[in-house]
Amino acid sequence: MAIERTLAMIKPDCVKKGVIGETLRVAEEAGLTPIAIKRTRFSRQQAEGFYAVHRERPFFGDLTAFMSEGPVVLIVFEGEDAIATWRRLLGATNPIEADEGTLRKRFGTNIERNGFHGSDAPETAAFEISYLFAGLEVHP
Ligand code: IDP
Ligand code: MG
Repeated sequence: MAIERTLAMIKPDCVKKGVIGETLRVAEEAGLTPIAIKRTRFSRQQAEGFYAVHRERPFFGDLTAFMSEGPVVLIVFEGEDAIATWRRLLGATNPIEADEGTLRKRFGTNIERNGFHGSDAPETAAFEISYLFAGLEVHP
């Protein structure tokens, strides 16, 4: 077990649903500490940069339109195995397939509008955090 950081995001569908407080509660209860939080809105270009690894996927255009349609909440969580812990709390990419009680199962809309993002590895977490936060905004 190692102390890690992960980039979590509440996507536009779930910001609209009003689940910011519940999301933080669930994460804190699981031992994750939010060490940076901000509410912002992506331009289309910023959403494309965030999801650049998916550029060739057929859903890239729809996904980046969705991600820039309204505000998002960005959170850096720190804790033991933060990357896997946060993804476990999210559940599967498709809310229909996600385990009972997970955030995507409870609040996600569909496979694209699935409510939440979580980094999938230490390298992607480092890229995503540096893409979205300035060093002075992150306080361990
Ligand atoms: P993840 O968010 O669970 O890591 P990824 O495969 O990295 O899933 O996909 C990134 C995002 O792209 C998903 O969270 C979801 O919003 C969207 N997405 C993934 N697969 C599909 C699909 O088959 N159709 C539409 N959107 C998808
Ligand atoms: Mg992913």
